[in-house]
Amino acid sequence: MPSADAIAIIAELDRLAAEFGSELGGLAAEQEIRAAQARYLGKGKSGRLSELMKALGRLPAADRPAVGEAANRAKGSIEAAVDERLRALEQAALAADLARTLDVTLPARGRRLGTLHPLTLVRREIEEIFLGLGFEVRTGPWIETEWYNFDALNTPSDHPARDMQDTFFVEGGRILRSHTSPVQIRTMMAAPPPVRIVAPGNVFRRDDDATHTPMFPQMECLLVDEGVSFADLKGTLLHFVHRFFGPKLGVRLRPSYFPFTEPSAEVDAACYLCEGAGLSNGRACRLCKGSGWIEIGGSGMVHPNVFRAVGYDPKVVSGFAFGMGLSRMAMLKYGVDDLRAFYENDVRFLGQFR
Ligand code: 2NL
Repeated sequence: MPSADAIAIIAELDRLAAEFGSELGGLAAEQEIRAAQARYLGKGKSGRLSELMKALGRLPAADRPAVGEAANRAKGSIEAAVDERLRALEQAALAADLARTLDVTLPARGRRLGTLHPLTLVRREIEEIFLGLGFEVRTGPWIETEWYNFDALNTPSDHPARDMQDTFFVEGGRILRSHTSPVQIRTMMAAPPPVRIVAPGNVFRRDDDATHTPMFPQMECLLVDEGVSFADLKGTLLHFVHRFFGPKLGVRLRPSYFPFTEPSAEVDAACYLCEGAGLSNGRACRLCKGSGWIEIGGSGMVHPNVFRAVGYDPKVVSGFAFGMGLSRMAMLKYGVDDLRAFYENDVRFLGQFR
């Protein structure tokens, strides 16, 4: 028979295991469970079971196997309870995961891609055409001096464009450029000929009605070299029209006047809708109004005074230049009938071009 001491210790060990079991029932986090396990089974002072086992040494040798067996039983039952509790928690977490009603197989919400603005598309398309001919793309500042915008371009101070009514004057006597020609002036002053550039960019004029906005994008083209002729101008325009509007269309040059070119000409392209016939389905073509031609810009041979202003010798070099409004090009290309659509930022309109 074990001694009374041994019986008391064995009872205490069984009680300890039972107490652990009920304490465990209230714990749901693995960290708490491991901490409770350490409070009962931890080595040395920290564990209640180890504390109890210190009494083992004071028992008669005959009692030790029975008490040791009870200690192992208590230890095993605590460890088994921990394992079981952790497994149950893991199962519960998995079940909760599986019970979620989120359907991860649903197709993702599409990412809506933006589109380039039609004026950007047209600018890039025209740039590509001229890059293909060996021209470079050049840009410059919107705020300019009167000299770069007018004087260097043979435009005298009594010219109407220089009136406050026609051009924006800003602080410090500067102006908002009324065309991109200052870019060409700066380019010529920076390097000797030959020059082959296109200058796209926004320009500003004091106009604001159904067919004019105070800001509009423009593109000018300039070629300067020895022996450049009017035929080079027409050939270049013809190539541009063929690439931009259509391969069979003609170009017509009508005498005109610009201060910075001499001679000067308005540029018409054959109407791409009626292919120059002026008629479609027996009625006047709605695009060219029956004339067979549409105006696309202005052009001419660079005036000798422009060359003098930039330090080029007009007896040695000649050149051609032309300019066009990019909004007009976009309206013609995409069949847009109201200029203001380009500036109202309505995505239902803007999203149609790519
Ligand atoms: C138009 C007409 C034109 C030019 C622009 C130019 C530039 C230099 C020298 C000579 Cl640096 N000319 N540019 C020439 C003729 C016409 O534009 O209707 N633009 C929308």
